[in-house]
Amino acid sequence: MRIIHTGDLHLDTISEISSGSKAISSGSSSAQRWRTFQRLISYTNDWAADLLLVSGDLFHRQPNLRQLREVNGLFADLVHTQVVIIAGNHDFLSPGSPMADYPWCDHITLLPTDPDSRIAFPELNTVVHGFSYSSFQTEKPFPDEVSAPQDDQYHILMLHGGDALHLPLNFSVLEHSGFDYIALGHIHKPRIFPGRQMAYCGSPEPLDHTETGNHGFMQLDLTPNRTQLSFVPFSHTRYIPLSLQVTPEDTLFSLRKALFSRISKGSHGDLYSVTFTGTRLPEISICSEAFSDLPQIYEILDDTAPWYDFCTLLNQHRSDLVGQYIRSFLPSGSSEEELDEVHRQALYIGLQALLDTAGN
Ligand SMILES: [Mn+2]
Repeated sequence: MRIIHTGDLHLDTISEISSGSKAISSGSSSAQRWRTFQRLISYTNDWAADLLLVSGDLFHRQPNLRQLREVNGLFADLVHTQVVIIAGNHDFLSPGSPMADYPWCDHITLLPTDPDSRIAFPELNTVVHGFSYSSFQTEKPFPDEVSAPQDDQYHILMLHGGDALHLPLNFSVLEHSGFDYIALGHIHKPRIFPGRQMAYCGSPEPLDHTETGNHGFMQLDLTPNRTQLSFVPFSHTRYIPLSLQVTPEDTLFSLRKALFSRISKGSHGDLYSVTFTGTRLPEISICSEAFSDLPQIYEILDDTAPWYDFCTLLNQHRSDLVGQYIRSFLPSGSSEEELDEVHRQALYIGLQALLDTAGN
């Protein structure tokens, strides 16, 4: 049996689907999330999955009828696949909400809020267990004693949560609860548990720049003898932290060249937070403006220290204020490495001010 496990799609307003706008600092745009959802439906068809599991937060907030119609319409493209959805804390089911009463296509099941909810698929010899949220928070932990029925069917459990305010989960108990697979949602970073029978699928697109690394979904092939579970990277956008080492030999343009060569190896949806480390010539200023024409960079962080040749400076400024200033921080024989951060910064800033005044 072939299963695609997704969740945390956080689909939101659809007004900007065709605008192609990209809000870098606020994460993947709503339009991008809808487009990725559509790609996921195509992938599910191409792979001929038997089941598509959506482990909560399909929507970012309570969906309106238009959003429900769009999602139902995209699911309707599935030719071979049964869909099971649970509502998460973001799209929880409240009585009378459009999602609770929506007339989904026949092959779509939204599991209700009753903790014992399940849907059986006799043709797949499978029962899917799970339940929807009925409020934004569920502090009551998931009960330790829940276990899979002992029969010859596959039993799959869908849960949304795992932190203190959203259905606290005891993962080690869950791993031994006898389910053939536990499809978790809520945490946006994908995670496969050691026994490979339980996973957080993660969100298919990062929701903001803190959600770095690969995003995608889980793909599962369940047979009586073995379970094959793999993570499929699928997002259009990836936030990547990148660190670049600077030396006193570098110029601003050598840094631009080095950075360009690193990012040109990635895909065009990759967005970088670049941290420069090491030492630079004092006159080089590493600021975002110097790289603002490189569209894949959303953040420049300067963690470099200016490099001064203190030996030469002390020789040149034996008897003036510059020499006196350096010696007050670095008595003979000591190096700036021995200074604490505040004194080191005071040395660099004061020294540069004195050199600028002296016309050096
Ligand atoms: Mn959630």
